Amino acid sequence: MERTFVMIKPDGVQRNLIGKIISRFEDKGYRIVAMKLMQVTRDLAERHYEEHRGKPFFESLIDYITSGPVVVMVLEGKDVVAGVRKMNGATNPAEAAPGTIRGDYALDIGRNVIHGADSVESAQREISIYFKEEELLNYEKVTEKWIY
Ligand code: FUP
Repeated sequence: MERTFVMIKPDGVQRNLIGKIISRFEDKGYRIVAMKLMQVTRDLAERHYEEHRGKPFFESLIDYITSGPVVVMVLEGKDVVAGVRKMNGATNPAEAAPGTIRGDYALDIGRNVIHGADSVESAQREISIYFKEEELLNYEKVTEKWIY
């Protein structure tokens, strides 16, 4: 089953959106296989966003991601990478459709509440940056037989 990496960014935690956001993913039918609240270090943030190193927004992006606790999780389900990206909405909240997380909860690209990996390969890389193998749980939920 496909997996993706998701982060509720510091503004999402500060604005009490953790429960609402997790409920959306649970309601959709994705299975949470790992989850934790953590403080991201600058080193970790720079590894996560290394593709953006040198871009004008890189330093402010690292400042933002390290500014307070985040919730990181691994979600599993059919086509979960693309599905979560759709639920998150466009990177720039000004372009994110209503009904998406960014469309409903964010105004500024520099405070866009949520991250989701953009491909299966990125998901694998990001999961390995944030989680140890033994933190990823294998289990089944009885409700899943009604989802698939
Ligand atoms: P996404 O895949 O949606 O996380 O978007 P990107 O990888 O393109 O960008 C990562 C983060 O950098 C975004 F969540 C917000 C931030 N960013 C800016 O602050 N300014 C920009 O012009 C582009 C991205």
